[in-house]
Amino acid sequence: MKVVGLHIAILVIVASGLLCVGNTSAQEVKNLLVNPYFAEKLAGWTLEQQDPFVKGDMMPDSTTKVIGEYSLKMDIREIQAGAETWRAQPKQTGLTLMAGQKYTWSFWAKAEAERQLQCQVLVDVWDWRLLGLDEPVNIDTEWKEYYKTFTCTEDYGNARITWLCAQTIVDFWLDNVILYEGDYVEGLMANEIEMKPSPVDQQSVLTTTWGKTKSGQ
Ligand SMILES: [Ca+2]
Ligand SMILES: [Ca+2]
Repeated sequence: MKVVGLHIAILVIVASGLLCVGNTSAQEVKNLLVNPYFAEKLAGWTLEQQDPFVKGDMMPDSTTKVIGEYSLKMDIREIQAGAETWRAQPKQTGLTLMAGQKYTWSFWAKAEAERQLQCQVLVDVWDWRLLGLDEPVNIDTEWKEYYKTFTCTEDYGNARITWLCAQTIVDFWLDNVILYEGDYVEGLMANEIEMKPSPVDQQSVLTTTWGKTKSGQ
């Protein structure tokens, strides 16, 4: 009987091991973004916007969201005729991406009315060259998940993900934003997955430790 019990135990272990093989699971996904569901309001997110081409603001909004207390609301009040779509863009910068690596960028969005956003991944300084993604999404008045998978075209330590949004004054909301290595994984919630510390975070930890050592703390 003991031997039978052992065999069953081994079978269970092998079977559960087999179940884990194959698609990436939510537990394996590491989010490359900070403050991905706006728990800390707008920390880590900035609005690039050129006045007078566009007048608007981004703000945390507690009245509508997917997870946590807030979403990010982009309130666009005015767009000058002929303004390019890039004249307004909520973005996160300082991302380290690797050449040849496949990434998936997923997010939830809704808008006051149907509208388009242009998703881009690019370098955060002049000449703002693209790093493998420049595609539109059409969003509507219901919260829905959207995602883009792309392969990064070069090693770069200060990349930006951004939604170009000066197409129209229609306001929109974003939440649950996740950037991770590999193919799309269904049903990811940013509050349930691990965050990958960025090199910037590691650097600031080192600097802080060194500062404390130096001052004898
Ligand atoms: Ca949220
Ligand atoms: Ca508006």
